[in-house]
Amino acid sequence: MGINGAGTAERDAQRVWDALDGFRIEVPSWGFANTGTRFGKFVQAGAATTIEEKFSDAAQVNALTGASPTVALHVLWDLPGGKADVPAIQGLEKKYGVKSGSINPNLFQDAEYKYGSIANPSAEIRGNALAHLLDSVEIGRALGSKDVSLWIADGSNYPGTQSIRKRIGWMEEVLGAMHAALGDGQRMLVEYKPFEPAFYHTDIADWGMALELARRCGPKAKVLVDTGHHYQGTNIEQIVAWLLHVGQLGGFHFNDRKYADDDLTLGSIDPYQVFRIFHEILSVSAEERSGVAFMIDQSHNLKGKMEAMVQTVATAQELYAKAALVDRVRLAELQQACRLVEAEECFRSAFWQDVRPLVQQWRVARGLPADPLKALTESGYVEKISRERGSKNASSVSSYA
Ligand code: AFD
Ligand code: MN
Ligand code: MN
Repeated sequence: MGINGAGTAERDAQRVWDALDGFRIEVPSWGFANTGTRFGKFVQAGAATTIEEKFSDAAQVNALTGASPTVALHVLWDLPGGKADVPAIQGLEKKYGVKSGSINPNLFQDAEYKYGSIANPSAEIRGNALAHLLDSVEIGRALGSKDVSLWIADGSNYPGTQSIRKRIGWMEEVLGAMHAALGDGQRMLVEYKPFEPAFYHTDIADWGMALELARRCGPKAKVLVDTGHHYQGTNIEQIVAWLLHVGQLGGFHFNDRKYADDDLTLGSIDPYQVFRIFHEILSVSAEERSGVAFMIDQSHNLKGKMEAMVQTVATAQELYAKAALVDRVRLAELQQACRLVEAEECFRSAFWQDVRPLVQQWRVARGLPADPLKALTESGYVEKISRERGSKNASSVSSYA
């Protein structure tokens, strides 16, 4: 029996099942690989070091959760030289049963990008950055991927060292050229981030800048909201509501954070915020929702890569199920009448409801393990990949490399 009253148990189950049947969240290839912080890197015996291992890990997460049929690829990290061996990748897709997802250009590691990529004062370097973006568009087209998801790390560290306005113009020029190269069905998702690695100004620092750049590019450009890319206290669900309202929400990079862009597992710090974001998403039509890409962007220095990814997907499913329980018709009536406490209770009672039994029933009915994390442990997969990959991964040492 749902706590909303008699006879709602069946309605709750239907809402949760319908929501989960339509819930997909993309896993990032880099979430399975060794990463660290600027203070050191602790490699993991089971971490993936090849694109095939990343496809294998992504396939395991999908087999355990039923929600992650695509894996985001990072150009350069997964596709050396910025070129893709398309037949080889298609072979991996077939072998492992997961598809290439969003294509993520890398405009932040090459030495030439020290003073920026698409916002670099050098026209030559901006040209090189554009060439990489066009390569990424072509890779996406060849693999049948919908989105090229670009994060621009450009910025400056001290006031007066760069012209913020000139850099805006340079970005418009490059991103406009990229937009013109997009094929049918392709999109470019413009991600924003307030700081890091730049510490005085970041050229695409907030949703307003990303929105305006996307708008000036054209209809195939949308905004990507990375939940870790906001200052403390930002009302992210309000940004999501605005982007939905103006039809510019391309998708998410989901993770959690306590202080900055910490890339923690989703819901580990503030699950209620994720619920509130999902409520905004579930408040629009299924057709509008279909244009919003759910993607994970996390990397873990300490937690096991596979465990962390399964945790995030399972948590996302549970929080989405909670948001699906909100009686939005009733809520609208209470909001309209400004019956504040009843509206709040109608809203948050869904969050407080324990959906795990319903989610487990859905999983079993769909031929999935009731508890994906437990199933991962019992599968021996982590032990297997640790044995197979251990020699390739150095022992767990902190290095300043
Ligand atoms: C880092 C950046 C950004 C980007 C991701 C993948 O902060 O979130 O989307 O790397 O390139 O997390
Ligand atoms: Mn991101
Ligand atoms: Mn980030």
